[in-house]
Amino acid sequence: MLQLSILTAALLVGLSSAGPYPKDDVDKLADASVAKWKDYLAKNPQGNCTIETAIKRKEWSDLTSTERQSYTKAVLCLMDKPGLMTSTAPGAKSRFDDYVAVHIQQTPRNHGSTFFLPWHRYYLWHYENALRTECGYTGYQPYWNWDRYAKDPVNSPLFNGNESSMGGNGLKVAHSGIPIPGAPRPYNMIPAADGGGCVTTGPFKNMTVNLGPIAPTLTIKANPRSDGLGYNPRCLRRDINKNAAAVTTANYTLDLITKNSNVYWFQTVMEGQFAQGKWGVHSGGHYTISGDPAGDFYVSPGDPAFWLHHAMIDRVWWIWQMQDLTKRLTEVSMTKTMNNQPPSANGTLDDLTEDPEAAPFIRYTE
Ligand SMILES: *[C@@H]1O[C@H](CO)[C@@H](O)[C@H](O)[C@H]1NC(C)=O
Ligand SMILES: *[C@@H]1O[C@H](CO)[C@@H](O)[C@H](O)[C@H]1NC(C)=O
Ligand SMILES: *[C@@H]1O[C@H](CO)[C@@H](O)[C@H](O)[C@H]1NC(C)=O
Ligand SMILES: *[C@@H]1O[C@H](CO)[C@@H](O)[C@H](O)[C@H]1NC(C)=O
Ligand SMILES: *[C@@H]1O[C@H](CO)[C@@H](O)[C@H](O)[C@H]1NC(C)=O
Ligand SMILES: [Cu+2]
Repeated sequence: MLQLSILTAALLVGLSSAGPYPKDDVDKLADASVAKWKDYLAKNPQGNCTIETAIKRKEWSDLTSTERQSYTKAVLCLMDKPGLMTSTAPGAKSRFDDYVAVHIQQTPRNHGSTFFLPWHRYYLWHYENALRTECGYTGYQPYWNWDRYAKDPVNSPLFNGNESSMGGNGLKVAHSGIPIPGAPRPYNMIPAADGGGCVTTGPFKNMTVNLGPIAPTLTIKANPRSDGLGYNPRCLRRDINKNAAAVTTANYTLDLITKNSNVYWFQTVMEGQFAQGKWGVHSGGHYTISGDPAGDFYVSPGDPAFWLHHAMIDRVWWIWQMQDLTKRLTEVSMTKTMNNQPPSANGTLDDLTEDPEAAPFIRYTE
């Protein structure tokens, strides 16, 4: 009898931990916002684009193990297809690398500027579309709800290194933390975690990182070209870091969404206010992966987990937009250069569509 009840208890515990994660406060806000979206669409019909026809991106753990593996297989397929921009970026060996090269080229325009949110939305869509049209993937880009794994990312379904994860942590090597320039102590350094070396488990254990570095947070051999676009093959390195993940729990994300009523502050808080020692969920997620290239501001899309992080960034923006779609769907701010350096004009909506230099356009030739 005792044995039986111990077994039953074990089974129930097993069931609840294997089941879906409970909804966090951000998920609940997202659900509650759908009514506002419906209301907006009723007043502003978008042709055949309706809630029913909208595609639905899912959270990593809400995919089945098989679905997660079809996603990583499609990413590996993109890494196997020859790149299209080797004339401008000789290090971009694959279609996957094309996306990394474009990010390297456009980093100073698309961060801390008008373009940060819309450009990354377009960029993500473009990548998702490549997975679907070039690699036969039938799902959509999954997102990484940071809160689910923030307390123990290295043992999470995202990074535990099994065949249905996004690959494991790097081997343990001595390395230092991530300096956060301008931040007051103790926020001026994200402490190093237990990895830092090559990833040896999961679907991406054999992948080669080809581009960069430009702004490395580990010691990496230099790229043959100063623009980082030369060929510089090396292993994927990670330092799955719960110190960084600590600022990505749902309370941070909920505050970000609910306490910033214009896009300037929403984006500023999201990207981080380093001088105030606030890393922001954007840096928090990037440095949860850490390593090379994830820790490199320019080359970060070269770690396949980047795309799940930015799908969450995009989701958070969408949840924020849904709170007041009439205003927020088309609201932009800031100037056309990173932190306004060099100084430039305020960006406008037209810059997103009409200026080929500034538009969120994936260029294959310069
Ligand atoms: C919407 O209609 C256009 C034009 O008929 C068509 O090309 C497109 O595939 C449709 N989109 C959806 C989501 O049904
Ligand atoms: C990998 O680990 C996750 C989390 O424990 C689990 O849901 C999944 O089924 C595992 N996948 C495989 C292929 O073992
Ligand atoms: C990694 O490479 C080794 C040696 O080439 C090969 O045996 C193995 O199957 C590869 N693993 C994956 C996941 O591609
Ligand atoms: C979120 O919760 C953690 C843990 O309780 C706390 O340390 C942190 O200050 C909270 N952050 C915000 C923005 O409320
Ligand atoms: C640019 O935007 C800022 C902040 O919204 C505003 O104060 C400033 O007047 C704008 N500059 C021009 C030239 O419109
Ligand atoms: Cu970016």
